[in-house]
Amino acid sequence: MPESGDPDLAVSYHPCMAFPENIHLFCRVVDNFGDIGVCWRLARQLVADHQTGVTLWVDDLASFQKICSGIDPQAVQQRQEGVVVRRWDASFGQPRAADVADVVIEAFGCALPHSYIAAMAARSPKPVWINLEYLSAESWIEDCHAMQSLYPSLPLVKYFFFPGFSARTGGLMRENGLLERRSAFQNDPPAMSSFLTGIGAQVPMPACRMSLFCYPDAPAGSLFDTLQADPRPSVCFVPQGVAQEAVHTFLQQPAEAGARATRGGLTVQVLPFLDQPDYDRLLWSCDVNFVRGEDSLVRAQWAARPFVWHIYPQEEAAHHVKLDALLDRYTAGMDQDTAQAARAAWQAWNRRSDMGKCWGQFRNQLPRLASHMAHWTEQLKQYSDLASNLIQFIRKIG
Ligand code: TRH
Repeated sequence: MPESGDPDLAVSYHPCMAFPENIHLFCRVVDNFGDIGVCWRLARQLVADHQTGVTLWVDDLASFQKICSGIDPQAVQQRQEGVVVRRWDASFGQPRAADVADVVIEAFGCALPHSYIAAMAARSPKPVWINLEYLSAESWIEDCHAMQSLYPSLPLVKYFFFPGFSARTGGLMRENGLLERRSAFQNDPPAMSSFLTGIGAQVPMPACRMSLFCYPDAPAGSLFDTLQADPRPSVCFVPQGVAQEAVHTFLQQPAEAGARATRGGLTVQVLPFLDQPDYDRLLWSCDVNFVRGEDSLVRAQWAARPFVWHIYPQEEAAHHVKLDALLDRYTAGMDQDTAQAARAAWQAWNRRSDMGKCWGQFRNQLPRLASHMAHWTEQLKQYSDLASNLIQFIRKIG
């Protein structure tokens, strides 16, 4: 960590200024893109919607660059969209109390450097310390959200902030004006076509448009076989690196951006891995989105198009409980056939089952699923968004 004279790092506390003036957000990339995906989105939103200074500490800038092409993976410090991005590596050093921000967010229990924790304890006033937790639709989240824990050996308190699907949780990330921008885009076919052309997506007409983002064990091959045999045409856009084996088998060529083949009713096309805002637009452009993990799941909901979720696998199949919890919330209020179609498709996708057994029913229900998505999105929109809830919470305890 550089000297505390570093102007981007040193933080002074001005009680008369809006609180929090400055946030340090720490992100360790465990695997995949969800850790940095969530942190990058949150950092940008705190700057853009809440005018807060944010420094994002990231231990893996190469992964970050995949979802934000402007990132220089070698830079020790850089600025992106108003966020100061710092490389978090072994040379972190010995920060002083003055280097610590008003608020310190530890994403997903990523374990802050001991030297930084010591500096937090030495700071007066103490920073607000938040652990941002993983998203779940389970009801126990409501009881644990905003709970605190005392640090064993230092005078510090850590608060647990849980994203979720109800007013008694930290909510979902939704930046200002997102739904308006999404609606405008979806109601502007020329804008959508020019976006798709710009990312190299060729759309055969008419075709059911799908995007595919899943873990390697998803039954993508079974999905492709099913869609190939379906006389109703489909096109499946797959970002490079996703479902590689199934894509390679279908294309009979390496699954590289631009590769494309049509067999029977299905066209599969590999796209480049997109920057986050373009990935959003891809979701907005498709009739069905296959998403995974946490962040793309949330974005699929704001896209308001039918979707199938591939949940991040956990030990002892604990993820099935989480999957069911979201299915219960999402299908509440659907008619029985539509709910059954959604459940069967999600379960088959997550249990590596034959997609042929559920696809016909799912596809027949697409119009109803699409109209349910409009209600579901409206319902979720009633709750305050995660960044606003976080700022409110910080002000309450700060
Ligand atoms: O990459 P993921 O599988 O991340 C997962 C989950 O977050 C999981 O909960 C966590 O425990 C694990 O990582 C470590 O899926 P997720 O959460 O959807 O994150 C992907 C990010 O990548 C998201 O921000 C969207 C972004 N993305 C792009 O920017 N461009 C793309 O082309 C694609 C496909 C994704």
